[in-house]
Amino acid sequence: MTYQRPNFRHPELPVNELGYTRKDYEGALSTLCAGCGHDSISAAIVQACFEMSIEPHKVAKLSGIGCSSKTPTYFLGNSHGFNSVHGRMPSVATGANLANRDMIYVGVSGDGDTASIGMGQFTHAVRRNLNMMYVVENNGCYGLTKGQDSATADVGSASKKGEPNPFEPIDLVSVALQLGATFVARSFSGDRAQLVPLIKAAISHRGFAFIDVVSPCVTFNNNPASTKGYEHVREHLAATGTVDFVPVKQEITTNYPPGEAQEVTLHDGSVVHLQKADPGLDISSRRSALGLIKDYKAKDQILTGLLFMDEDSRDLHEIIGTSNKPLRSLVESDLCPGQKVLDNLNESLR
Ligand SMILES: Cc1ncc(C[n+]2csc(CCOP(=O)(O)OP(=O)(O)O)c2C)c(N)n1
Ligand code: SF4
Repeated sequence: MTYQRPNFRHPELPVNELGYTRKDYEGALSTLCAGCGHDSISAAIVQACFEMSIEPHKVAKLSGIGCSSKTPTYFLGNSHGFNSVHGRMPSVATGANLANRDMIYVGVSGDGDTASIGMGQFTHAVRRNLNMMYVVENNGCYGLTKGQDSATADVGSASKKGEPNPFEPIDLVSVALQLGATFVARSFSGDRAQLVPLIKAAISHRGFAFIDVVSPCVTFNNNPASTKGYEHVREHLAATGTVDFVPVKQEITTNYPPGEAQEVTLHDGSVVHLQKADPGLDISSRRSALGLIKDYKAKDQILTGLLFMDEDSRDLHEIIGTSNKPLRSLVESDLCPGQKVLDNLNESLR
């Protein structure tokens, strides 16, 4: 069945700097289960892009396979999209990004899509510092194929019809930190106030911006024995602090108490304000982030918020020195330097 959103718009809906309403950033009506955390993440992406006045045609949405990977259909309906193969989104994103560096790349994946079949692909996108926002909608199970445990399921966690999981989980945030990711955050689908500024900061970051979002699967993994259900997550959440994103166009002011706030400047001049709840966090230190994640896990708490950011991040294009012009727009005269340049080059190699 095809679901369509009604086209009616209230004439006084607020508009952003481009004259677009929030509705212009929505997509098709979701066919996910009512209450699925993934829909809340789509809503947060819509809100962030609307508030940032992003031009929808400048965004490319990429995903793999899973309920999570279906969600790009449900947001940014006026943007480009590529729903790829299970676990293969990073290589499609790499190709697209190399061909056209002028787009904003939004990747959406699941914990199954990323931490199992797509793990190899994920690791290489991280280490190359591909300029994209990569969101994992983490429900600890394979929702689309009826709730089997995924590699991020905690030891002892049990889904609706499953046995307690005997295996150690893969913590994607720790993996990303160890592989050199230059922006790493964790959030919860039910915490819009935290998730929206994190998405804005991730989009503004130059390089690989990873957000692991705990996103309960209400149909297969939301029972009391599951550590990825709403009840457990709400009871065990802890945050590094509050996060506030200030775009470069706004005056940057802060009212946080001195000594407890930290400002992180993004490459476009925007600023992330962090009001630190945990004084142990040094946002510029991987070691600090990895240690804190372990400490909170030992206390049975899920640490959320911005965990690490490299303000001097150099993305793949800068590392390999590609042309400033998108490669897709280069013409033959750009690509063929002429006989004289070739002769000089050959001479220099003799
Ligand atoms: C090559 C391949 N293997 C297996 C599948 C079956 N399959 C579809 S989605 C999926 C896992 C989805 O889990 P996740 O990525 O966590 O997304 P969720 O549905 O939980 O959001 C699997 C195993 C497939 N589509 N393609
Ligand atoms: S099966 Fe689970 S992950 Fe998939 S749409 Fe339903 S609640 Fe969401």
